[in-house]
Amino acid sequence: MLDQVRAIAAEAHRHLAQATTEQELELWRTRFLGRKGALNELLRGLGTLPADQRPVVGAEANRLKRELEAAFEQRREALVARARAAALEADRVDITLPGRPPVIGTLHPTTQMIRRITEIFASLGFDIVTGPEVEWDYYNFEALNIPPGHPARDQWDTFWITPEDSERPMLLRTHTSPMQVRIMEKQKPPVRVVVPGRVYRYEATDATHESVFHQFEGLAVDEGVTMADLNGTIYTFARRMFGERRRIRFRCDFFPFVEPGVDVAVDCWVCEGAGCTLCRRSGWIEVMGAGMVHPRVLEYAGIDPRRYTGFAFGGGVERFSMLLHRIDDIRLFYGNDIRFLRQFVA
Ligand code: YSA
Repeated sequence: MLDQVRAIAAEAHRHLAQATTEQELELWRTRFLGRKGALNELLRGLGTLPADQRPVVGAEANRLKRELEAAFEQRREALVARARAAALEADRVDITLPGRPPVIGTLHPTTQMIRRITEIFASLGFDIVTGPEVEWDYYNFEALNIPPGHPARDQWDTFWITPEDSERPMLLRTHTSPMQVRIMEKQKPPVRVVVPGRVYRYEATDATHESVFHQFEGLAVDEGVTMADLNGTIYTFARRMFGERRRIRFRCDFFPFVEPGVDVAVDCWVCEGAGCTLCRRSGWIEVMGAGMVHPRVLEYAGIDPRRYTGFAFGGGVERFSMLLHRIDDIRLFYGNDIRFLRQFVA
């Protein structure tokens, strides 16, 4: 039986040297060291031996068992080391190669323009606040002196989203002006705020109209505020935004929430007022609506119009970008064309 032990030893070592994968190694372990493996089978047969031979063969078989277990462990470690070395080799990095520069994004041109606008007004002492895009009819129209049935509502049609169980009509705001009333309800004069934000209109899109776009709103209310303050504020803003030599023009315009209302234009920064394609040969570019806050709007917000007066203004953010960068189609802003967006690396 000692011969059998030696035969198992020789065969086990030969096969172990041939095992090159974890799976083959496991098969080997089952075959030679497993419960029904060659060695255990042999040990089970010890009982058939004469009593004097049993200890000798038993000792030899157990020695071989320890030897094979050690050999198995050694082989396993060698295979793991080999696999690790192969993985490292496959992952080798050539650190002498030039690096790949990461693709760095840039702020959307609309965000950039909102920042530019708000930074100018912040430097003039205005606070910057934002408000809800989902708005009550009350703030979007009624409190701005646009009651139900008022013809101005046609100009600002929108997406109505009144909840089924609500008596109060709800909509996506058509302009940032509702924030005028919301702010005055909360804050008593002096008030000086600028509100940038997204607005919505039920509108067919074309090169200059989107149904989702951005506006900014300005509001200043205090005792003794006059048109001269509006003029000075817009004048300073226009020069910082469109160039130090700019002149501004106020012409009468109508918005139900101001009295008087004006349309603000800046002399053309491309032709200096001589007339070109940007200003459509007029020498002037309209940039904002503005005016003195209507006394009724102050009343709606709980502010006494006999004591306080205010001015307000509002403009389109994308339209500012279009004018300054000479972009001829507003739809480019939301087209997600990377070739367009890349041109606005700040
Ligand atoms: C007027 C007087 C105030 O005291 C305060 C605010 C205002 C502005 C007013 N709330 C308003 O919304 N006027 S507006 O309908 O003429 O729009 C203002 C600006 O938004 C426009 O001058 C234009 O620049 C932009 N705009 C309007 N419709 C647009 C648009 N931009 C892109 N797509 C559209 N569909």
